[in-house]
Amino acid sequence: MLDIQNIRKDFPILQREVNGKPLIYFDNAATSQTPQQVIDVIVDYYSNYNANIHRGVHSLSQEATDAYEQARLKIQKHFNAKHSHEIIFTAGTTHGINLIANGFSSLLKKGDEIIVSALEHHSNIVPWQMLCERTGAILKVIPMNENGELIMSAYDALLNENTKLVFVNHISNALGTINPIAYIIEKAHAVGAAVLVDGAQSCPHIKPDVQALDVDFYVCSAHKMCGPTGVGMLYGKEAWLNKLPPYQGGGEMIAEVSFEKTTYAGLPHKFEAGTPNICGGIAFGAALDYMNAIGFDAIANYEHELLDYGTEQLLKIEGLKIYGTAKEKTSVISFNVGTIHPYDIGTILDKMGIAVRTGHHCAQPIMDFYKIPGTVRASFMFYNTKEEIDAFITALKKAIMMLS
Ligand code: 7TS
Repeated sequence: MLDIQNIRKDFPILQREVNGKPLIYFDNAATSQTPQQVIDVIVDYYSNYNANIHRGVHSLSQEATDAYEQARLKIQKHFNAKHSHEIIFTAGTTHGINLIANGFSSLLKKGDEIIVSALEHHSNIVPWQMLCERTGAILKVIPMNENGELIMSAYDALLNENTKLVFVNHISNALGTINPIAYIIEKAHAVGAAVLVDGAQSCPHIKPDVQALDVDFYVCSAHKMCGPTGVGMLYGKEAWLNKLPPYQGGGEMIAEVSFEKTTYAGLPHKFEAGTPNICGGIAFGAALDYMNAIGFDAIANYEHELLDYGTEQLLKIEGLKIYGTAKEKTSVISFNVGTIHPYDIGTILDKMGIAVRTGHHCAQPIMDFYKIPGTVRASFMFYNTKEEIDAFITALKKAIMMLS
């Protein structure tokens, strides 16, 4: 059992008001809130040991380097990577995906096939389209059903000896569907294809074991899991990361530079050109400590209760339709009410202190599938409560009355 009231005290932002009402923050799938424990780490870094890393002989630089590399070890442990150099710090999920898509430019040829899913965020569609343009590879799409689940028999039929890469998210940001990634990985490997899993939405709710999954690449953003924005991680199997060329050239990613020839540094530095988000990386480690202290099983169980309760309450509202009714789902509820525009509902909810996201959620193909312009999306984290859901339902009913 989680002590939610105590947990909520860790999040200063949850104490504030918006438009004269206590904030109810249900936009966690866009970004999560930051506990004081992580804020303290950020303040401590800039107050006490702000310095560039991996390059100074002086004490501050050593301290910052140690803390940054400690964070890498925490991330390695959390995701159960075999080696710490398989963890590459990135600016976030989008950066990690682009790093891999760029790397495969020299490894693909015309006629090779890439598979993505109908449930992807734009950041797991556009970089692959760009890769196809550069290489002549062909993009294929695993279709979805009305519940928002990927159709695995169609996936099986797409796989063949030309399939080189498969890209899927672990959890859909627009619908909350948890995809069967273990199956997807196993089937892709059977035809010799590599798999990248976009874990932007799964990492706040699930603790993935990259070795047990045997996944080739896994990416996520710290800001979705109680960490700061502008930092994330890419896990890649050592053999793949050695095979891929660097993404960006610059300081720290080289072994030796001359105008005739430059040789690259080993992993992970080969992919970490320039001064990284040092404080962000350290705070990412602190965010993992925070969430692990609460426990991912307890988090998942509680969020499931919130999902079930929220779904039940929403479905009592006449004319309300939920998009995304997969059997395996996380705490995201996307919905519309009759013909009311989602933006109008979101705007009125904001007036009542309630933050939800409205629109296509950077997943336009999903909206096209349902033939809608967008949805209202409420997404819950472990610091949300059933009382907040009750207040949200009351506010939503008022909004519907005003807009009908
Ligand atoms: N992939 C998925 C599945 C996502 O949900 C997001 C962000 C990204 C990739 C991109 O992550 P970033 O940290 O690089 O921006 N999703 C959302 C969302 O649902 N609302 O705002 C951002």
